Amino acid sequence: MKSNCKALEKLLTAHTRLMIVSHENPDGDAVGSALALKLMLHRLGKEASVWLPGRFPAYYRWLSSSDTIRYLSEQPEAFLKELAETEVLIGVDLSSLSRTGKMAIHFTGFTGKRVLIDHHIDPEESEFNLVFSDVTVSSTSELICHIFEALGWDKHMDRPVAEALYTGIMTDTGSFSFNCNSPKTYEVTGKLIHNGVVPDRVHKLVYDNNTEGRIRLLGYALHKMQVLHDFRTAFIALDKDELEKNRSQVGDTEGIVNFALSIKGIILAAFFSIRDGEVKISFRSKGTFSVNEFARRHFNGGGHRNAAGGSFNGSLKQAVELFESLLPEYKTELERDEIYR
Ligand SMILES: [Mn+2]
Repeated sequence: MKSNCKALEKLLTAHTRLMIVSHENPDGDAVGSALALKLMLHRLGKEASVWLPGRFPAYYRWLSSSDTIRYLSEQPEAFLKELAETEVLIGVDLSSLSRTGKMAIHFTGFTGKRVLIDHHIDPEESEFNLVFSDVTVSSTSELICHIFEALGWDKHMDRPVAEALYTGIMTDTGSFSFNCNSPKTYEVTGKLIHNGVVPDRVHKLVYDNNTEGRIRLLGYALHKMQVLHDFRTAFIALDKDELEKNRSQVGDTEGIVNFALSIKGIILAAFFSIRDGEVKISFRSKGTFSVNEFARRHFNGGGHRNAAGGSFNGSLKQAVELFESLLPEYKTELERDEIYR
């Protein structure tokens, strides 16, 4: 950490054109960590831009300076122009630049320095000049808290920076219910509260900010959910028509998978939907069953042991059929954790 921080400081002293990017379908940690880094660099007299592949959910719009984030999907030419002038590219909350979706292809010819700050399993270290990787932290936002402390930048922390980081930690831990077994998570969170975060307020702004449509879509999805008790599995699949009929907005399907996992005795949950013409799947698990391995092996994805994502080349129906056909192979593993019966 120490030598990495020194190297980062050196890079940031030597260069002025900085770009921060994160993964497609940005979540609270992607938006929070990218914004916090941008704002902190600004406090230190450095300008960095934040570019995302596409829009983040509306319930993060209250975050200070979130309106300065720019999108490849909306300004492709401006993105290319800026990338051509960028000296240091910083990827946050992604294990590989391929996680930026349609942005990824533009990085192949990028000749500047590349920095990674991430907490996912198996980062593509060879893609970067400098790698901050820690799979034991709750979130990239937490990792950024540790980096700020190591660099002594935490003394410049103000409420907007703290709120962005708190949002990342809160959302990546499901409001402190998973990936948060280390006291370090609470120590940095305590400091964020000292710096002006009001947890009640942030929680309400993120979670009690649903459109009526999102809650009705959730109702529809739960009604359609299939539960396979023999395999301790529950899943939901929504096709394009169903999403459109329910006027689904960016982020509306976020978290639906957790309701399937919350059923007593269920160990594995999956949510299938269509995004940008492709089948996307969210996986969640309880205990020792690794959805990271499952998604890597069968659905071109990965993530964490208990939360992962993937995609499928084919129709929604074929994706669901493949998923169901794989379950018998995993029956022993799905039976293993007695405590969650
Ligand atoms: Mn994350």
